[in-house]
Amino acid sequence: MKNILVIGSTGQIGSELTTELRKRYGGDHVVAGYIPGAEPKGELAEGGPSAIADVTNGEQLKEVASKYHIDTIYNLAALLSVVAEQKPRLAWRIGIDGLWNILEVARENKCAVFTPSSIGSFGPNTPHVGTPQDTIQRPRTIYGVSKVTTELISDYYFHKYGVDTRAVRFPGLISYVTPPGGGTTDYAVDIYYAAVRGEKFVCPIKEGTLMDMMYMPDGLHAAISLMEADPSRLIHRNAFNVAAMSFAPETIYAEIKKVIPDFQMVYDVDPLKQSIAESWPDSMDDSAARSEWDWKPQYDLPTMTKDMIEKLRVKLL
Ligand code: VAH
Repeated sequence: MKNILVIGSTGQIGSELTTELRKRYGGDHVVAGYIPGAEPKGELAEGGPSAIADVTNGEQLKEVASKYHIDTIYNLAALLSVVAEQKPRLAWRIGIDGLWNILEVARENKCAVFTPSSIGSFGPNTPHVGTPQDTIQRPRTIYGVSKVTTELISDYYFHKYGVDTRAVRFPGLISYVTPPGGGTTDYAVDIYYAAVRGEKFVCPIKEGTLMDMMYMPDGLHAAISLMEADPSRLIHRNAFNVAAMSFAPETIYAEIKKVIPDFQMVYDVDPLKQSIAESWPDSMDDSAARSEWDWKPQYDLPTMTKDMIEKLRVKLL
């Protein structure tokens, strides 16, 4: 049975991933890693062990890995795109110096490592439609630069030391559980909260701006399925394009109005978020993930919208 450490277990992805991993492997086999000030609460604290695991402290990570006999690390520690632009040095320290500490622990303890990349790893001169698995990656955000670097360092540790590193390039992830923290795609979460609360939504992304998006259950499924995949089938490792849907603000607005007819949206474009969004793909080609480890999303925009609204009505009202 696996012994898993989730670093960043109280974040937008980490909180749900930890719960899902505990369902699959048993609560005692999944350690919720966190940093002081972001302690696990409720089900996350009660569902299994937790430990302080600060990616910038390599010695601390080594102690946690040996104490819990960790053989798999899911590294969800990162600043999201907008916050990273405001704190570029911290983004690098967490994203790259932190990953180096994790990979050293993995090399010494023979751990597998999952570190998500993102659509943010592509740049303005990457083909935007049907973005290929293997293509030019010259992002102009520190978020994107750090994501490309995590892909390259993770591949380096696989080829040089045989560390079992794997990753996906996530689209914007949409969830009703843990609110997002400073991303360009956050509008696609915030719009559902506004609709369910009966508020007018002020959209920071311009009409017609397409981005890849994915419902969180599919994101969790992608991460876990890749880590369970037969390594002999993997041609790629860091990182696989995974896609589910691509939409612009007016499309998600129209889908929500089918369920909440009086919902209203206006635009007030945020220049930083808009410039980042325009540098990212409209839609990725995820055929490599589909052929190498049978990736297939379960949710599209209509089914995600129905579920998001149902769940937020319970959570908020
Ligand atoms: C962001 N939600 O907007 C994150 C994610 C692909 C987008 O990386 O920064």
